Order: sequence, then structure tokens, then C-alpha cells
Amino acid sequence: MRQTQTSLSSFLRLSEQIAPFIALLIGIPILVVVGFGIVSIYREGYLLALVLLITLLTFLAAIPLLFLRRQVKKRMDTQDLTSEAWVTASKNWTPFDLQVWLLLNTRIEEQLAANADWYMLRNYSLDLATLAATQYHPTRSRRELAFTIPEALRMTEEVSRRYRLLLMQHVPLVEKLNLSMVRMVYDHRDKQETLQRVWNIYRILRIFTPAGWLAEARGQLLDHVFTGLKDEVQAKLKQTLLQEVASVVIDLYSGRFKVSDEELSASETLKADQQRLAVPLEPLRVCLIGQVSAGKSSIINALLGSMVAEVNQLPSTQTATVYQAKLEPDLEAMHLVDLPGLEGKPDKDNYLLEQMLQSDVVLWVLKANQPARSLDTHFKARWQAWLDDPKQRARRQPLLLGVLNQIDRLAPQQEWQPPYDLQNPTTQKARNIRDALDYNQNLLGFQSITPLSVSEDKPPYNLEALEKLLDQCYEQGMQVQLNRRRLEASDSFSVQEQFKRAYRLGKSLFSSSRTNKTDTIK
Ligand SMILES: Nc1nc2c(ncn2[C@@H]2O[C@H](COP(=O)(O)OP(=O)(O)O)[C@@H](O)[C@H]2O)c(=O)[nH]1
Ligand SMILES: [Mg+2]
Repeated sequence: MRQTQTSLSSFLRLSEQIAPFIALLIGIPILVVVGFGIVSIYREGYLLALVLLITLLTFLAAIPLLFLRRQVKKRMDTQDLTSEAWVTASKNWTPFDLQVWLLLNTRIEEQLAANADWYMLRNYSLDLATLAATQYHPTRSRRELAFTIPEALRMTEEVSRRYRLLLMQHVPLVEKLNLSMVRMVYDHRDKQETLQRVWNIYRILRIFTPAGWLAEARGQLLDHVFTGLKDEVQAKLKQTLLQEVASVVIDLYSGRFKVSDEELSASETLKADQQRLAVPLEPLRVCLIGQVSAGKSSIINALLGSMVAEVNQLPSTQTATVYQAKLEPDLEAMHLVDLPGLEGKPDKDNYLLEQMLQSDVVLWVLKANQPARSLDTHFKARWQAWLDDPKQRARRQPLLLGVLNQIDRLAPQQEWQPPYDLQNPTTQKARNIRDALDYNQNLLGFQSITPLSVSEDKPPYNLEALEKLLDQCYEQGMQVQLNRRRLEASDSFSVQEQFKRAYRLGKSLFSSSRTNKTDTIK
């Protein structure tokens, strides 16, 4: 990247040095021709006609330009700049990504407050990239270069694409301007050097031709569009460009550019599930975690019992049983994964952690009338430690939903007259349920906690609430799945892709050798 920058700036320097000579080279012959032309026009007596013609053409050319300018100004004035930011946080970012986004935005504000010159933006972008790199790769040296060349190319492409889209959306007539024009306007705005003087001579000269006049007028218009822009518009454009850079470097350093969307392969977990059931679906994967006898299998049975259609048990492995079912006929299918209970044994816990990582939603089942929670808190701490590892920063964690099961067994055991008003508990039972919910929620910090009873001899309690919750989680769960698939795809080396590249290379070599052969036959 640096190399490109230095070669670009040396190119610009070179062209600045050469420009006056080129202008003179073109200017002198034109001056000579113009001189001769004026003399002969004077001799032939056409001078008045010429002046009239130039004036007429000037007016004709000015009309559309004036109209255009008014249009630009009107649209610029109606731009609502106080409305929300043009660049917003991406939907599939993790909380860590969002934290970096806030940090980068603060930096952008500081940068623009310090010096908001257009020329500073390139340095600012580099600074933002370095800051993001420090967040994602705190230990790596030369961390701002912690990406591959294809990733860098995709990033460049992405910034330009997004910035262009935003400009087209928000800046009127921007599609008519190209970057060299904008640069030119800024380059020559208030420079009092040789180049400027030569430039002015050239401008005066070209005014003698209608095409030149038009070019001049366009230059003037550009000057007006950009130097006349309201300060807020300019500030907004600069901020937007930097925010675009920030948003893209987050994607870059969190590893999201490793794979393009098309390269997203199907999830390894899904493939394993599908081998057992040949249906091309990508269902929400819900796993149930909890101690032995918390009621995981009973909850799955109850959910399956009330699920209306297509209940399939996929052949179970020794440790996990996967059921496929739908909450409603027209809803997407989901996979319910029944797992062995928490036992506090490292290898079994590792297996359960792995299963949690491969899920979109985790239902953490707790037995209400059995208060020993050390297995749960210990396992939760391991899960958290695993997530806090810097290597997992690009990961979006599954939704963690607490379920307090077997509340019918809370004291007083004999009393079971649902429903209970848990917001304003009046009976002893309701108060106990409420306390147990608060206690477990404080201890384990779930996203939510749902009281439940799925006893064999009583009708289920609050099962619909759990179903509704799962339904509401669908979209967020899918984001988790997408994130997981990206990470999986970028981890696995794509043999197919490498083969395709080799094939293309082979083909081009082959075709060039064939052309050589025909050449020799001739
Ligand atoms: N009273 C009552 N018993 C339950 C409830 N849920 C499960 N059980 C019983 O608890 C025992 C263990 O349940 P199970 O689903 O096998 O637990 P797992 O080990 O977590 O899969 C079984 O005898 C179930 O009938 C409940 O909500 N109320
Ligand atoms: Mg079980």
C-alpha cells in the first residue's frame, strides 16, 4: 500500500514539473495561428462578424450552464445534513467490532477538528487503519499489514464502491465530476506559482474557441460547486469518507474480507447434520445445555410435541441427538440438539463448548428446585474465557437464553395453580418462582430467563412463551450462523478454488503455446 502511495505522489510531482512545458508546447503554436488568423480576418473585413459570433456562442453556452448551476445550488441547499449519519454500523458486527467502530468515530472527530484539509484525509485513513489493527492484533508487530494482498485489493475496491454509492445518493450531479477535476480545482485554487500563471495564460487562450469557452465555463462551474459548497457539506463528505474507511478496516482486520460472499461454503456442522438427513436446508441450530436431569430431553419432547409438522429425529451420535422440526408449517425448520449433562470433566466440557460454538441459540436449562449451581457457573466461566480470547474477536456468540425448568417442584410443592403473576407475586409459590428467576439470572447473566414446567403428569406451563422466544430469535440467530460460516470458510483451505486458479493458468499457457505452433506452421 505504501509503495503505491509513494509512486503515486512521485508521479504527481513529476507531472507538476512537466505541465508548464507541455502548456508552452501547445500554447506557442496556438498563439501563432491565432495571430495569423486575426490578421487575415481583419484583412477580409470579418472582424465584426467574428466578435458577434463569439458573443452569440457565449450566450448559447452560458444558458444550460447557468441552469445547471442553479439546479445544483438548489439541491445542495435542500440537503438535510443534520439527519443521521450516512455510514452506519454493519448489522453483522460483533459487540467488539461495535466497540472499535465507536473508537474510530471518536478518532475521526478528533482528526477533523485538528485539521480538516482534504489533503490530510489520506494520512487520517492510514491512522484509522493502524488504530483498528492495534485493536484486533494487539500483539503482532507491523500489525497494520496483517492482511493478504487479495484482501487489500478487495478493501480498496470496497471503499471506492461504497463511497461512490453514498456520493451518488447524497451529492447532486456528482456522477458528472471525476476525481481529477476535483483535484485540479483544489490544486489550483490559491496557488501563486509558475504553474498557475501558465495555466492562466492557457485559460485566456482557450477562451478564443467555443469548445475552450465551454471547458472554461465547466471549470468555473466546478469551482462554484466545490468551493461554494456549504462548509457543512464539505465536512460531511470528509467525515463520510473517513467513516467508510473505518467501517472497511473493521471488516478487514476482523477477517471478514478473507472470503467473499460467494465463497461462503455451507457450514461444516450443517454438512454433518445433512449427511444424516439429505434436505438442503440451513435451519436455526438450537442446543440445550444444563446439568443431568435438568429436563433438557423433556423440553425437547415438549417442543416437538407441540410442533405441528415434520418432526424428524436425525440418527443420534453417542453424545448428541439432533431433531429437526418446525414451529409453524410456514416457518423455517430448526434443529434441536439434545446434549449430555454438565459433569465438570474437562474433555466432556470441551465437547459441549464445541457444540455451543456450532449453535445459533443456546438454551441453558436449570432445575428450579435444585439450587447447586457450581457446575453451571464453572462452565459459564470457561465459555466466557474462551470468548475473551483475542482470537475469537471476529466471532459472534450464540444467543444465550436461560430456562428455569421444573418450577412446579418449587416450594410449596403441592400448590400448582398456574398461571402466576410473576411481576406482582401475591402467593408464596409466585414469590419463590420470582426469587429463583432473579437469583439465577444474576448468577449466570443470560440474555433472558424463562420459567417453565414440562412435567409428564401435568400440562406444560409457559411452553408457548419459549416457542415465541425462539421465533423472535430467528433473525439474530441467522446472523450468528452467517458469522460462523464465514469463519469456517476462511479457516478451511479451498482446494477447489486453488484448482480453478491452476486450471486457468494452465489453460492460458496451453493456448499461447498453440498460437505459437500455428505461427511456425505458416
Ligand atoms: N415435575 C417435573 N418433572 C420434570 C420436568 N421436566 C423434566 N422432569 C423430569 O425430570 C427427569 C429428568 O428429565 P430429563 O429430560 O431426562 O433431563 P435431562 O437429563 O436434562 O435430559 C425426568 O424424570 C422428567 O420427567 C418438570 O418441568 N417438572
Ligand atoms: Mg437427557
